[in-house]
Amino acid sequence: MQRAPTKNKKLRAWVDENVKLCKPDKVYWCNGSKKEYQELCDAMVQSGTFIKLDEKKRPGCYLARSHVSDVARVEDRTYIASAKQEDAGPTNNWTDPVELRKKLTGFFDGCMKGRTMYVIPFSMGPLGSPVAKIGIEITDSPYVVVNMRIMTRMGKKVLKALGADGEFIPCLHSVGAPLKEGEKDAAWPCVPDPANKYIAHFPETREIWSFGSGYGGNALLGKKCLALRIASVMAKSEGWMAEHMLILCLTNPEGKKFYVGAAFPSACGKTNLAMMRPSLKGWKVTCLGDDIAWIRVGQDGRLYAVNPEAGFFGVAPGTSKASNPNALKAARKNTIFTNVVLTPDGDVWWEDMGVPPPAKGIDWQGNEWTPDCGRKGAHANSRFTAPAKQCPVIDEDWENPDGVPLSAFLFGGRRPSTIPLVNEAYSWEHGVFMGATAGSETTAAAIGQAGVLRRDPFAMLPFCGYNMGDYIAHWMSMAGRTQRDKLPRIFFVNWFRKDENGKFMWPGYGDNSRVLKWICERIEGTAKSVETPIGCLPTEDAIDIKGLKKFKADTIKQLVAVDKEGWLKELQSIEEFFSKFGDKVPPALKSELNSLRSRLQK
Ligand code: SAT
Ligand code: MN
Repeated sequence: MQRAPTKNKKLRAWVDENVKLCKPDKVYWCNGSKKEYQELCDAMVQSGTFIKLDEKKRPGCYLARSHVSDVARVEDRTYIASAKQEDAGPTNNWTDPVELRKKLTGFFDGCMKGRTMYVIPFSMGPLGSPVAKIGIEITDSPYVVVNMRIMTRMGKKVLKALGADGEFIPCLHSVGAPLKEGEKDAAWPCVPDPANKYIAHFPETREIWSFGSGYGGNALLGKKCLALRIASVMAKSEGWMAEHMLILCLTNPEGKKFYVGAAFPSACGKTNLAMMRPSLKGWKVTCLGDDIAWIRVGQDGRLYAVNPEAGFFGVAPGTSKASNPNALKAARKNTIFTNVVLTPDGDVWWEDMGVPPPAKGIDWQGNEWTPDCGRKGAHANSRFTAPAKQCPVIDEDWENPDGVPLSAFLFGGRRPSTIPLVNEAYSWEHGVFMGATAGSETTAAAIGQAGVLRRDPFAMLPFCGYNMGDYIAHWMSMAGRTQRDKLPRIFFVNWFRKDENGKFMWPGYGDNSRVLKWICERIEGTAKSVETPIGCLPTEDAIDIKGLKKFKADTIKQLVAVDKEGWLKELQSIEEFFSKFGDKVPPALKSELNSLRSRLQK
């Protein structure tokens, strides 16, 4: 056994305890070096987990294919095991922590037989930043190790920062597939039976236990489990915010910068917006993060955001030269692709990549595939794992340990009707109401039915580690932590309106810069706007549509109109949603609902 390269007693004891429990053949402490990464990738090529892509077309890139049962986050197997059920709230799966611990201890007993246990020290947030949190993930998946090396700051340097008595968040993970003597390993070991997968969070003791899945947020425990679910609990008690938000910097033609945090549910285009190439001349977007923001009140009273991650775990299908050229460039080298098509020349392909499909290829399940075979080649939730620093428009301050001061928050979702293109809140409380009532059609990022409207407050429904009612109250309370004029302005956007033929009305992508421009003008006090019952909307001529081809000025009228009937229905559905939370609904939220109703009925 390798000697533990740390003097941290708590860490050594925790690892020892889990070696005894999981019974791996070997224990390996990850140092985070390039050499280590390469050796693990080579070993996975040998074992059949990875396919090396063509070195000229995709230097340093690999393709993995998951088990058919293991393709997305499993929300119904994700638990917040707080001591009291009330603290998990009505939107989380709760189970008794003592019971769950007992059950999982049984599952983990001997689960790493025949495998290597990897110990991954990682930092969420730039190392040494006052906001960074250290986690240690124990896993038996080398796929997880190499992905964590891209997604986090990982290895020796983290142990150094941890020191002899630093605190860490323990993250225990196993694919749950012990090997018998001589048994050949699967290319993607996991627990096929969904009922035996567990993504468990213990908020009081700040622990994560994940069993049975090797995919994305189920297994890369720094991401949704630590940086959102556990971090949201810490943030509430420490007075900051852990949000499911991209962070971007918009620079106007005069060179003025506006930092924006934007929350959208999974697979609603956060990565595309974060790296957008504005179609408006003179405007520039740079990216600080595409998924998670940790936000604190800075010394000057403004809200500062840091991206705790170091990479992108982006949805592949739909990523094209037209939708997101910068993501394509970020994923040109040193990238891990999961569940996309393999082309005969050793490259990758996916639906709506904007390039012709190969005449034949191998689909995400490893079967021969042709464009006319009637099946999709890439899984709808197939992904690329790419280092953030490879993004051509990564912002110069993306690793600034203090973060960047936010001028605006954006909320949004996929809403085919009613919700206008952009709408500014009248106050912080009204903005929190907008965030709290956000909804979206579901997507393939989680197992379940896609395309139904689900309320997803702040896009945090699957990621809030405590009672959603308390979380909304926490948002409300941020106004008391600083002066009102220091708070970011709040906007609701909707790129996904459809017309009566089911066609998208707004072009989206780079043309969303036209909406961002209006938002900047609002912040600067120069925008043309009109006060309506639902919020402050652009006037019909306020959005710059110059140069937009095949776009009728009439369409913009519809996009910024108030659909009174639709909103009255919306109110009903919001009220139903609020009733889930009983007395946890903050009074300020109820009064926003009442004000909105009376404005609509006037
Ligand atoms: O699998 S992840 O949870 O990391 C992706 C997502 O749902 O956003
Ligand atoms: Mn996400």
